[in-house]
Amino acid sequence: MSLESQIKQFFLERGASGVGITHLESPPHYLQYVQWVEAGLHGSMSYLETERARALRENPRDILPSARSVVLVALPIAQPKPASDSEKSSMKGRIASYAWGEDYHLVFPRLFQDFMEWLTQKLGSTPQAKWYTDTGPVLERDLASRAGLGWIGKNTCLNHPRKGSFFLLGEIFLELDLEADPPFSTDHCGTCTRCIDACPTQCIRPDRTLDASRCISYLTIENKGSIPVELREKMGNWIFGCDVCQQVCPWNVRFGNAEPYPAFYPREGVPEPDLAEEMLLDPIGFNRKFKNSPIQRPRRRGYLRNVAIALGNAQDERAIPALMTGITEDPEPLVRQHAVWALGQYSSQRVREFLSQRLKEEGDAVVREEIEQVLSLDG
Ligand code: B12
Ligand code: SF4
Ligand code: SF4
Repeated sequence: MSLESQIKQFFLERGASGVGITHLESPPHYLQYVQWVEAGLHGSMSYLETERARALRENPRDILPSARSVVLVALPIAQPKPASDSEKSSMKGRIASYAWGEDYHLVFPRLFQDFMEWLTQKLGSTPQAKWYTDTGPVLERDLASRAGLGWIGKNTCLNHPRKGSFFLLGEIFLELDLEADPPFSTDHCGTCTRCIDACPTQCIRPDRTLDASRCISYLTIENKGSIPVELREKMGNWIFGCDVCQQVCPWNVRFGNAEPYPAFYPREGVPEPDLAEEMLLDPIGFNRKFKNSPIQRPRRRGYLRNVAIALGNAQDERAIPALMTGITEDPEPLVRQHAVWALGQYSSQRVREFLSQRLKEEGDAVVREEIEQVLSLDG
């Protein structure tokens, strides 16, 4: 068996859903990425626009000068229920399925370390190598498509006709001169526009890029500050990431039962958490619940900001006590601010009186402004 086949077998036997090899020429859609950044569609993710990010994305060779090939690995994640089912229980939040288990930034490096031990034994020496998942200056979808792992759909996700798009990517640059796989050359989107039609914020552009600054995934994870008022309602009950444009994709609907990689099995209570309980998570409770989880990324204050919005969108009276507690007791102004907006979605005399009282006691200017906004709209 060729070394290429043995390498693929190594990853497939351990639960990968796809493995492909590509060379180190510039990725085919590098220019689209540059245009995307120059149009400011990346929001506040400034790490995507630096000179270094551009240079290395254009020339993957410079990531590891001795590298001759890159191996792309796809690890499957859990397949969430169709959107309509989980929307029914309004006091439950929704979390993107990639975050139901262990953080993939911990999972991929472990797998690549095991791989390097295996490779060293096989070759009798350790080739130079460098691996990334997500955070490296690499156009991962583009390289993975060139390595034969799928096509880039209109929702911008890497999609495979037999495996769908619910997988994550990691890659290892290697000093070895491996034979590259043929690129994935067919487009299976056809005339379908389901993802574009279903996107709650209408942020999918016709050219296979997103206006990331409006994407719920960006708003709930990457955006550190307050969420634009006009987008809050559109977030529905998504409190971390968003899977809508993948859930509606026929290629995922068709392959709904794929097994996730073991580390990505859902933890108890994570897929559909009770919003009222989440709102009351203190820092210790948050860190305990989300140890080694991607949900640590927006930190407690970003997560509870999202939970507050979902409680406002729930339109369920049971949200009111949890929001009032958040507004009175939460130490983070960002959380109190969004809880005020959320409470403002429940218009009643009791809410007005509560907020008028809070206006007298609240010390933070931004929170006070949010209260004034709600009272003026309600008055
Ligand atoms: C920034 C980022 C985001 C941003 C912006 C996403 C975006 N679509 O631009 C935000 C925060 C919104 C985001 C959201 C999500 N992300 Co993200 N994200 C990234 C990151 C770090 C960089 C992506 C990037 O450079 N975007 C800029 C655009 C221009 O590049 P691109 O996304 O690679 O898209 C390519 C296509 O648009 C293509 N292209 C452009 N025009 C055309 C035209 C044609 C005809 C074709 C064929 C292609 C094409 O060229 C681009 C460049 O290669 C990558 C990891 C990485 N280092 O690559 C993960 C990554 C893309 N994300 C990933 C995931 C899982 C998600 C979410 C599903 C998470 C969630 N459930 O909430 C959502 C999906 C949203 C979506 N529809 O894309 C996975 C994708 C796995 C997959 N199967 O595709 C990646 C690869 C991380 C990983 N290591 O697994 N993400
Ligand atoms: S992740 Fe959600 S908000 Fe972002 S593009 Fe997909 S459907 Fe739209
Ligand atoms: S929903 Fe349709 S248009 Fe969107 S990625 Fe899937 S097949 Fe392509």
